[in-house]
Amino acid sequence: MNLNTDTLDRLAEHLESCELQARDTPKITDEHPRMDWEDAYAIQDRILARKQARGARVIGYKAGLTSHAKMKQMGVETPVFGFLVDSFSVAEGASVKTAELIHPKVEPEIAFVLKRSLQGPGCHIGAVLAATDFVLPGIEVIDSRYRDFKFDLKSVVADNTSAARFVVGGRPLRPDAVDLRTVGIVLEKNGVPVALGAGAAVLGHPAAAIAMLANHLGQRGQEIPAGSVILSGGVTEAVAVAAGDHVCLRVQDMGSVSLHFD
Ligand code: OOG
Ligand code: MG
Repeated sequence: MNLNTDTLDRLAEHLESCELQARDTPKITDEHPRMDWEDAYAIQDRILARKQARGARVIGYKAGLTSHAKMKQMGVETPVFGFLVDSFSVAEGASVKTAELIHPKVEPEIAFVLKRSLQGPGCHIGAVLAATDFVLPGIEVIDSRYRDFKFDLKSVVADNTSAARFVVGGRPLRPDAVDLRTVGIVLEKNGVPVALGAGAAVLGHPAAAIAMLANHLGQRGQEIPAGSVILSGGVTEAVAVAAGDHVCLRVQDMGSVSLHFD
């Protein structure tokens, strides 16, 4: 850790205020170039603590930057992890208010729901599939608090990996009823396909992202609890959205899930 407690508190308050007031900020490493990984996750933890103090509940986790398309788009090379609280969850087909967001983008994702907890280290795809109750389509709405989505990995970790909203829906499948590597996805914006892909784009197999998350939390003495929903990361590049847009994600054999922006 290179930053002191006061600085960590101040940065958490700053980033969360930007989120709640829908305003952007330059990336925080500009001012704190010595910020390390532990500092970054400590700021993310403080943002979560602020939300929990106001009654928020953790309902799951997310992995991000798990596909080459996303890593290339953002100019980074390692996956990152964040939390999902109840207020991020949007009902299937519901509207997202763009006025509450800075510059939202949508990502097509495969979501996992666990029937048993997962704990690293040593977690692998087999353990993830054995602990998974079902998988289903998910659209993540990311909204980096950083100006023009320009960040480095430590800054984005501190900013809870740009998490803002998400929806899961469609037709849940048992993990043994689908080959998550070859499963095809189509993301449509206003009826037009804007991104296409297959599950293998996410670390070769989306369950690998869940295993990485369990191993990451394990290093910090935490587990992924049973019942958690986990977003395994955007299969393709994220797509910018604006008020009036309608977004639909179709996943092979798993139906579709959609969101409207107003
Ligand atoms: C970081 C979050 C990326 C994903 O699925 O790759 C992410 C960002 O690109 O702003 O959620
Ligand atoms: Mg994502």
